[in-house]
Amino acid sequence: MIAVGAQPFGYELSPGHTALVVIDMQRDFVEPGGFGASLGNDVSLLHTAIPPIAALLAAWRARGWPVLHTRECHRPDLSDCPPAKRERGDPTLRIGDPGPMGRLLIAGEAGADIIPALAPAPGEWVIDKPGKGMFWATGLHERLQAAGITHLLFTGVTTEVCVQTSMREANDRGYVCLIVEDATESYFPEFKRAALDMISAQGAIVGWRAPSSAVLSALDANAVSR
Ligand code: TIU
Repeated sequence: MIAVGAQPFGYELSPGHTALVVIDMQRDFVEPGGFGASLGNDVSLLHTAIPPIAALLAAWRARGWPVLHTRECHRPDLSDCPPAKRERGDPTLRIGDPGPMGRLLIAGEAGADIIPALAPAPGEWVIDKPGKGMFWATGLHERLQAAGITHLLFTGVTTEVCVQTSMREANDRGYVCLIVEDATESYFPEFKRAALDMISAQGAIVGWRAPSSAVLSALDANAVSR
């Protein structure tokens, strides 16, 4: 095990059995004209998470460890998009409506793609999910179990929506989870702070938190192993 300095106490990372999870780093959330912007958000707030995610991806790839990307998106016929989700609120564009990057949150459209800076490498998992959480209607738990993955490091956007939902789902399924503080972002800085606090409170009730520097220095201090 590799010891990572974390809160509320040290995290033990299992080499080769810890997947790096990159949640929804899609153009639809990060670039102007997408779903995140349609909800009235300043998408530039998410950009600070990109370099730390890229550094973690490089570290995982160098070790041949598992990497998992998710995309929040729906089928073109919207058969997996509950009307209650599509009709919520008063966005400028709704899921499935045409926008400058194609139809919002629809698989295969440009906006649903992961941003080029964090593009999945060959062999990495890409999970399309119709919900905020990565386990709902994806079959992911069975795949992780079959691959022997026991630990998950969470990155991506947004902290209190898809990242937190996925981490809570993972915690309930028995995965040992850590969220990387600077590799996740929210449109609402106060929500990010609160989400990190509620995850790690009460003796890591949902999981651990640590900056990417703590993860990377822990890896550097250990010989490359698979
Ligand atoms: N709106 C918002 O903050 N997030 C989402 O709708 N999805 C994800 O977090 N990926």
